[in-house]
Amino acid sequence: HKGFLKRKAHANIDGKRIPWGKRGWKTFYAVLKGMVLYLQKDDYRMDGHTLEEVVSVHHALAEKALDYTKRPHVFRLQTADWRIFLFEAGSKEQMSSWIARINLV
Ligand code: I3P
Repeated sequence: HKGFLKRKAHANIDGKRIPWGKRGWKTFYAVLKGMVLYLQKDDYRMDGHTLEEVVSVHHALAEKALDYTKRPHVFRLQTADWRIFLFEAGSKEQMSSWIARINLV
């Protein structure tokens, strides 16, 4: 499962609030493989390698972010270590499909 997602980090490990200046939305190319969500930044480093973040979705919970109304098609991902991310998908269908895939893991 793959595609572009915009991400906003909402809470760090143990539910701590992400500090000011690091709360913005960023675009990633997301790939879900097994129990891992790979988030590739859409910019490249000087050496040509892509920057990638890795989020374990083992025992994570994805659900539509009903209380977040600033953007459409946003789902919340809560990880087993209590990080919280918001992800904006390109359409309602893409959002539903990401939620279903993540919760299947
Ligand atoms: C954040 C950025 C986010 C905004 C967030 C800001 O600033 O503007 O877009 O979230 O508001 O703190 P920065 O990039 O300097 O971290 P929204 O898009 O949801 O408004 P927040 O602190 O209320 O989450």
